[in-house]
Amino acid sequence: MKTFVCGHRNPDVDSVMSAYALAELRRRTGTDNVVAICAGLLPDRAKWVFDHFNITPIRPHRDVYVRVRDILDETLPMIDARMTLLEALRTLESSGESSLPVRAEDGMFLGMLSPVRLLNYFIAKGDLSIPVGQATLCPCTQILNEHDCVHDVRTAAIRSSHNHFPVVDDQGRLLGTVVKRSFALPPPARMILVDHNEIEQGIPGLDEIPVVEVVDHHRISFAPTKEPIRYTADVVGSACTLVARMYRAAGERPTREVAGALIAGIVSDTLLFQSPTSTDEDRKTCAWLEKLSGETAEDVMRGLLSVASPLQSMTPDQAVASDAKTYVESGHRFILAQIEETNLSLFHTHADELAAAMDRAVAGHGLDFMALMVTDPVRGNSELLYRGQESVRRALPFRRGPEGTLLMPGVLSRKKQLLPEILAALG
Ligand SMILES: [Mn+2]
Repeated sequence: MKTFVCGHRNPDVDSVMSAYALAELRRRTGTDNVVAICAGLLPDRAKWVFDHFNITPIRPHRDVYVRVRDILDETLPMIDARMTLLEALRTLESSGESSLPVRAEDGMFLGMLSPVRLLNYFIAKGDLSIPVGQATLCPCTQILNEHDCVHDVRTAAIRSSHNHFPVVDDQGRLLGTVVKRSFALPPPARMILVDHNEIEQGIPGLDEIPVVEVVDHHRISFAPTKEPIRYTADVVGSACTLVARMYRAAGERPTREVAGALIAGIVSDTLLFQSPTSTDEDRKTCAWLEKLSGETAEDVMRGLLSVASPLQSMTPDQAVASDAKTYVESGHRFILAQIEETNLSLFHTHADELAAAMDRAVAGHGLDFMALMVTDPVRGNSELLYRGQESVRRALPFRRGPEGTLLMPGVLSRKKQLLPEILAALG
């Protein structure tokens, strides 16, 4: 069974690197088929890290919904249209199934073949030596595409009078069979969450596969689980610090590449230890990783900041969505987005367009409000752009700044400094 390791949607460097490094550790400590993935496109800064440390980047995934190809029964034979009816009957017989799909010479799906159909044919013609392709096949009521989401086709399949469903690719080529009983099987994948635990912030489809482990440094808002799970949470500046701690506890030494990736996660989340979220453990862990990777935290931070900022490289809609977290709290649904920008005057010149993009997001996602926190990691300040429910904005303790922004001197952390103010403002 496949085990995914995945950080939050709109991934940041900490999410991507902790997923990559934890997948490596789980592989070394004996979990088979572990795949680190990224919930959406890789951020440019994560690409820089992979490139800089010569690592194959983890794969972006739009979702982890269970697809029809994931429940395909690969042990079931397909009937070749060139087989004789007699050979087909023997194939059916030895498979123990009541029908099997027939594949044409060019790979296309032709129809379903069942013993009853064969018997009728034999009674009518008295001959089973002709090729299957020349016989009349059973028209199939439900042909599945390999990319169909199981949750979309399950009900119709279970209600269907058929027990076997042929699966085709986008070109109509037959790939195999899904058996009705497979719709009742447990999901074919499991999930390890890093750098988040709120399902709302996770990759779409997360609710369909069981979470077996969480490694996180955020507030806990995780649903009760059916089985015991491994849960590692602590108040540190970066999920990568926790992953590094797990390497140590397991007696495993990170490779140069893994150590470099972990440094990148730590310095980007702690803003090179300036953020109030950073702890002594983050610093000490980073010092250990520096020895293993041969690079200093300062160099890695400089490299990360050399990658064009969101405001330089993205449209306003992309910029406000690039690191956006959704929260549902006290009956309010809202997004807190954050971008890092060492040049706040660039933010001021774009404030109107960003506000318009936020208005579109508020309408599009049915939010009560949205706040965009623009953080200058070099000077250690942030400014806030707020759209939506006016009463919440009025309850926030921040002074007004230029271009309709709110000033947040010394504020660097969305989770530790902005979220509590927002929650307080909700009353
Ligand atoms: Mn993090």
